[in-house]
Amino acid sequence: MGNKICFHPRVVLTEDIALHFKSSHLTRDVMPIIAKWQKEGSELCFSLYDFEQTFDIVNESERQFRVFDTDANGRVDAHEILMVYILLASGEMQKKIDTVFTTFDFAGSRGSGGTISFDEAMIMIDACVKGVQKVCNMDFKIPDDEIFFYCKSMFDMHRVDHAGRITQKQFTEWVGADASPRAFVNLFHNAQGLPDIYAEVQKTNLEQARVFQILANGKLNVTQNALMESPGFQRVCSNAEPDEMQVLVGLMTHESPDGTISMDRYHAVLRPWNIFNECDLDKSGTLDEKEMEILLWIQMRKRPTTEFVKEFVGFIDSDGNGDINRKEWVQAITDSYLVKQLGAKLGNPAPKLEAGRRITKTDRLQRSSTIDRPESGSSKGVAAR
Ligand SMILES: [Ca+2]
Ligand SMILES: [Ca+2]
Ligand SMILES: [Ca+2]
Repeated sequence: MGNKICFHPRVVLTEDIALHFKSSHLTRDVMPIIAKWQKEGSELCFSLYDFEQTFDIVNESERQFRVFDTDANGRVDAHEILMVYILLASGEMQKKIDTVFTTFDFAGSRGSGGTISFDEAMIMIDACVKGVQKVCNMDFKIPDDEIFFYCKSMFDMHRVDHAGRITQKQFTEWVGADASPRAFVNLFHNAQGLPDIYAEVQKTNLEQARVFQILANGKLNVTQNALMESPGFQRVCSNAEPDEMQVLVGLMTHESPDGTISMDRYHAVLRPWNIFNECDLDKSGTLDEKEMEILLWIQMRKRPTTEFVKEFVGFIDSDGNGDINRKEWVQAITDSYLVKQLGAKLGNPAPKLEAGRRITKTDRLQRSSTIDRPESGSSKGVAAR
């Protein structure tokens, strides 16, 4: 049970509502909202109006409401929203677990000696799972039938009959001691937003700039050998394998008149490399379609469609194995011809590829660019490969 949770290292938050929750603080923001909601009678459902009022949503509230209203009946489950709010907010882990338990106002669960039945525990876990699955960009799903097994594991751990009741202390012990709920809570407690990924990329860019400056020692360029032999450069290249280092440095020196590397060229090659490494959430060295979606989201500054992600992966997956490795990515992105094609895919008029045309050396690397520019457009009208 729960292998998918235990082995999933990171979750990236992309929805506005998720980022709003993540920027909130448990004791400062979340607990007062829950206290007010309980005081007003713990309404089980929110309408759009309640949702806006309760969570102080001012922008695009309808769109954010629809994230939860998956059956589109105009009502959302209050517990689902409160659970994901608790899990994503910043604050102490222990306090979060306590707050999850006390937010549910079951007849027997109130007060310090409160307990919950098996069915109530199911409702509690279900709300946590459903809430995060609606809001977070996850590449795994926890099926409904697994929730029963989670619940069973809690009762079994404490040797409590399924007709019996679990105390708040026992609930807390289960979350801390059982690998699955512990991994689940940590996954969302440590979730990152897209802005966190930008910040990490920026941090790495700065470290790499310092390495360049030291190696250049007052000059404008560095040599290939100086880079290859520099332990500092190795360190800021996110464990590049020797063949990957060759590709990186090869791309940096390509068509350089004197074989040296300018600062611009150095960063032009390393920036996509850095973005790739941050988006490789499981550190497998390759990007699957879900990870590529995050990468394209960062590059395009808007959510790519599923079809576009598939199309894009097919486009740069030169060995055709379905995943993009680091060399495939850096090569594709520093290749001017491909950059033009990508521009076309992202909404500009698509130049037709001449039949049988191979990418020539002069096509490559003339522009040290990323595909960072288009703000508009869609994946429609993609030229045939
Ligand atoms: Ca609904
Ligand atoms: Ca990966
Ligand atoms: Ca591949």
